Amino acid sequence: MQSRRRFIIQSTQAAAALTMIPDLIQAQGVTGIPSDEIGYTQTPLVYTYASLEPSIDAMTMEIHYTKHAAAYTKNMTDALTAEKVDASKKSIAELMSEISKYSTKMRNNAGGHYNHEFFWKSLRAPRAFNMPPDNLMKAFKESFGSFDVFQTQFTDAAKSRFGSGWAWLVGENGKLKVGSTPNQDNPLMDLSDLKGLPLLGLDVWEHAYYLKYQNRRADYISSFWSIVNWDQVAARFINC
Ligand code: MN3
Repeated sequence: MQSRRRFIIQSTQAAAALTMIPDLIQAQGVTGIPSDEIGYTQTPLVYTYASLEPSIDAMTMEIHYTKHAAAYTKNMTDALTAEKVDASKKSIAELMSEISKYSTKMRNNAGGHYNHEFFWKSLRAPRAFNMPPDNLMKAFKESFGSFDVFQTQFTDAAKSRFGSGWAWLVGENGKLKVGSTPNQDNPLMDLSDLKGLPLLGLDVWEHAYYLKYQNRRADYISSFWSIVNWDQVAARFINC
């Protein structure tokens, strides 16, 4: 019964994938897991602006990537110069781990740069039955009791973050937990209350959803589940 249901799900995914072949080739390569490396420059998206529709509309993606995220990258670059950081000798994760030593401009913009690069790499074209692979599903059961409980907690974290910020799934020693950060802070920052290896993040700034969803943040959050790249999240989980 289990294997039959799995076969039906996989067949449905395969059928859906067939209709999206051009996007998939451009977007996902063959493995389904795009490079997860984050440096100090904005990397090209591995999918088109329209690839995430209907969850995220093309215009939001274009403005978000070319204006908002690009501005964080530029302002971070200015701050790196002004504060004499040799980016060739320091990974962005290291910079985050000592961010309290730098200016607010660095905190906001290096955080913004990292968070957006991480976000783009966490997404893929929508899937009807978008569930985590077995190793990650097992971790959800161990840490939260069930995948549903995790989704509820993550949704609550994203809905209840007042103003602008991010909801996160993080890993620490094989355990998973959920939380949120204000503004452009993230769980790698030494001054963050929520700490751990980021596995999944959701941008809940209004610029991330306002054109399509206006004030309906909850609808944006629920539509997010169909575009999570769980293979990418599972690959990150192996490192925690
Ligand atoms: Mn944003």
